[in-house]
Amino acid sequence: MWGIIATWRMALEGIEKAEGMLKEGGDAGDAIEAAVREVEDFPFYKSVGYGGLPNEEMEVELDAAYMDGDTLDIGAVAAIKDFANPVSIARRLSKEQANNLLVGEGAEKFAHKEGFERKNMLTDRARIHYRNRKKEMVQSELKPYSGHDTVGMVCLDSKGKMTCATSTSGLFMKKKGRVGDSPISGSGFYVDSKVGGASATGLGEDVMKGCVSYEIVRLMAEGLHPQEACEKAVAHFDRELKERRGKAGDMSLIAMNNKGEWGVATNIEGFSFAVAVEGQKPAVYLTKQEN
Ligand code: SD4
Repeated sequence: MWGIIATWRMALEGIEKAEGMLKEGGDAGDAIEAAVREVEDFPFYKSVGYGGLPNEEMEVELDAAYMDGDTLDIGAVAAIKDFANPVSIARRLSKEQANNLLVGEGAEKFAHKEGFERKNMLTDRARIHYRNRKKEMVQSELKPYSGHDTVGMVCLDSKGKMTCATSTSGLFMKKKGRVGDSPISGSGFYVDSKVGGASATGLGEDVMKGCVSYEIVRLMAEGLHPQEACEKAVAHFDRELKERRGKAGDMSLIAMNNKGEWGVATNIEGFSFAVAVEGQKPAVYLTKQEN
C-alpha cells in the first residue's frame, strides 16, 4: 500500500507528481520532497515558496521541515531568505548528526555551502499585495493573519516507509524572525513509520500550544483511526483554547497511518485537502465545519 495526503487544493499537482513516483515503487522521501517542491515553485501560491507573501519588512522569510518516519530524523529551516526550495534544504539537514533546525542567516549559510539555488523569492505580485495591505492598515488595525496556507504532507511508500514535510511563508505581515509551527516537530508535523503521521496548517501560535500533530500520532498509536484521531485532537484542543483564552485560532490537520488510511479535521469552514492512495486517483476534498 502507498499513499499521500496534503493540506489545501494547491497541493494537487504535487500529489499527482508523487503518485507517479510511488506507483513505481518510489521512496517516500523522494516523493514527498518532489511534491512539496512543486508547490514551492508555483508563483501564484502566495503562502509557500516562490511568490510567498512577505513579512512586515517586505522580506519573504520561509519555514520548512522534513521528517523520516523510519529513523525519526528531522531537518528544518526557519525564517530563511533567498533560497528556492526550503523543503530540500530541510531534508538535507535531516541527514546531519546535529544542527537539525537552523534559522535565518545560519540556514542560509548552510544552504549556500551545500550548493542550493539562490533565488529572490519576492515576486511583483507579492509586492503589490504588501503595498495594498499597508494602505488598508492605515484605516484598520494590523492583523497579521491573512493570506496564509501552509503545505503539509504525509506520505507512505510501498515498503512501509513514512515521511512528513511542510513548507510555508508563514503569516503575511509577520514580524521579522517570527517562526510558526511548520518547522517545529510535534506541532506542524510528526511521523513515525510504526504508526503514521500528521501535519497542520493554521495559526501556528495556537497549533504550537497543543503540539497537535504529535497528539494525533499518539492517538493513532493507541489504535484510533486517523479520522477519529484528527477529530478528537482538534475538537479537544479547540475547546481547551476557547475555555482558557476565549478563542481558538484556525487549525486544520491531516493524517495518514501506515496502512494508508487517512483522516482530516478542522475548526474552520471549507478546509481543502488532496489525497492519493493506491487504487484511488488523486483528488481534492473540502470539509464542512461540524461544530
Ligand atoms: C504558520 N501555520 O506559520 C503557519 C501558517 C499557516 O494556514 O499554515 N496558515 O503559522
